[in-house]
Amino acid sequence: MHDETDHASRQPDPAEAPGQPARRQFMKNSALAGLAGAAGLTLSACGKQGATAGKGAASAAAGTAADAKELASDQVPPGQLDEYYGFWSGGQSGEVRLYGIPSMRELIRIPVFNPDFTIGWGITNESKRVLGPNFPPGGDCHHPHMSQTDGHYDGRYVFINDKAHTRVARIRCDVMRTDRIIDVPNVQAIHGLRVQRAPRTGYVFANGEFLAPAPNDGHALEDVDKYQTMFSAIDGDTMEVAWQVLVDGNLDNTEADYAGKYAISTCYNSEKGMDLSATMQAERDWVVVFNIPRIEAAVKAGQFKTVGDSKVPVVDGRHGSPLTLYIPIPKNPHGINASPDGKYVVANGKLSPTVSVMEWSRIDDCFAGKLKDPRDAVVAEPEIGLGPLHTAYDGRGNAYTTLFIDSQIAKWNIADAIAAYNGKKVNYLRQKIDVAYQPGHCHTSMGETRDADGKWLLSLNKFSKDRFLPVGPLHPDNDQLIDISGDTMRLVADGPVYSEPHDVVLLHRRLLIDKVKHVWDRDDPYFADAIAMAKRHGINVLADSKVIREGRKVYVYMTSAAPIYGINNFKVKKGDEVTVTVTNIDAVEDVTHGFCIANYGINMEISPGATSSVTFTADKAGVYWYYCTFFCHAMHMEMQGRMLVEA
Ligand code: RUQ
Ligand code: CUA
Ligand code: CA
Repeated sequence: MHDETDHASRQPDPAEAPGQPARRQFMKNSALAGLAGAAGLTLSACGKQGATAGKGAASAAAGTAADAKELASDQVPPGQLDEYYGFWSGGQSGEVRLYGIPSMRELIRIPVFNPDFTIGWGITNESKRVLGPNFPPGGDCHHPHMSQTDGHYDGRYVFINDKAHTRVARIRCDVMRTDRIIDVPNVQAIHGLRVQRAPRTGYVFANGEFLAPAPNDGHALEDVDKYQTMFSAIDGDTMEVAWQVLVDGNLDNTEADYAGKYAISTCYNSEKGMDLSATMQAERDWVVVFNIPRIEAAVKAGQFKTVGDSKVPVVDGRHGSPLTLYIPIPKNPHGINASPDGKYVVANGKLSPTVSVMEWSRIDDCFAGKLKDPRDAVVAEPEIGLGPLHTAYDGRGNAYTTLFIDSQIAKWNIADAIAAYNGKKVNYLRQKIDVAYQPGHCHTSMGETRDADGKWLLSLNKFSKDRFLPVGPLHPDNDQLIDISGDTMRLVADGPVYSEPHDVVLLHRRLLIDKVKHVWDRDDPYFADAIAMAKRHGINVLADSKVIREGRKVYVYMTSAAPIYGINNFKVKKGDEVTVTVTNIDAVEDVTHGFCIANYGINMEISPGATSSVTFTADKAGVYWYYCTFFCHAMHMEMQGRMLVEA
């Protein structure tokens, strides 16, 4: 129904269809026309060496169209669009970064948990509504995941965790802006995060990693036995925590099945150790499977408690509960990844050279009591190499596992691994490729959906060492792009990145390109509060520029149209609370204005069609120029005005 060949249900891709902007079409046509001539030379010069070297001159000339196709697969010439969007976790920066793949070009950054002066994230009233008034200084993002419907990316939202402050955020993909951030109660440090794949997202699953007393209010500080953590299901539509499950041990990464029945999390600290060596005692920790229908039924039946001030229903999913299944897995397992055929899920052994392949249908049988030993859910445990952390899939039955210690990615075949587990003499390993260095996550194009297309693999390496110009003691990470479309993996590009993008998702542009807005809708909820406030003041923000005083509160409304603000100067008194609301009436693609007040710590971005507002206290008397910070017009430097603050 939803696969790539179903053209009827699939969005046309403007970058490959007619009707795109005239200049782009013109350039495309001229490039095609030029293939027979001089352009052919350029193509063979920068095409794949291996592919062209063996061909004679005649076939090279005749094969230019094919070469051009090949070229487009790993190089994106100037002016051409990438085939894939990549959502990169921004790690400790607290942001999300949007990339184009295969070019590895960073397209834009999306501030999430971090203050960002460029767009005024943390400064504007619109962003403070999302961040809360006393937002912490940043975040620690690991796992971005896009909402899905029936196992396909649906282009609505990207969700991401903040381990540093136990939060989960949602990014709207139509405007690439964060629209909700929530605190997750009763746990500490959200690490693993995934979305429910079916029927839709639905739930966003979030692992609380660290063990602590609950409520964590100063009681039982040394009473380690009472420390606990929980698994949380957040409603992706309302961004409220729907329920939580108390578990044994801690929780690391999490995953969901393709049927909407299960979520599954790794635990590396089944020992409940409080120091490193204690967490490495057991030869096997476990994964814990959450039975979603049973949990929902338990909540409905009132079989839950609440903790402290939180109203979230908490069900007991510790050993012996019918709501969960604990499957022993060697050793300190880390990543957990479901195969896109909907059949298997793989836990990555980290301290064990193995990965453990479990079959969802056998997990069914365990819950139904047909299989007595939870280990019976394991259908293969291939030895892959040292330090397996995460696994990705190509949709052709192969898996790709990062080996942190070996600095390699191993390609292996799932069916062969199962055969080997059943005693057959087969080699499930297909290839190992060196990466530079120490990979954490790897991710394939569309590989966490039913549409896994087996074209690209990203290795997100924690160390870059000698791969780039030296930049001081702190090195960039190295994200490497690997072509997996053929039988052998082929390293295509190195990409330095600022620490530390744990994880990415890659999705084909056809799933998103038509959903992305080029200018804001005037009735967008993102700035609805500012519009409502203006209405109360009798202001039409598209036309009126006006100053309104209510006691010590001053409201300044102005339009912005390149290169002029609707108000040239306004006067306030020292100590006034000032709210400036700027509306960009240039609803023209890419004509963004800024509004910065010099020496007042204020900057905000007003992209086309948007309204942005900021509230501050005029605590310094004097003349303060406000000016536009986005180069919008030949007279951009002159786009300015004065705030006069009376002593
Ligand atoms: S984790 S590098 Cu934070 Cu996703 Cu494995
Ligand atoms: Cu408006 Cu620069
Ligand atoms: Ca352990």
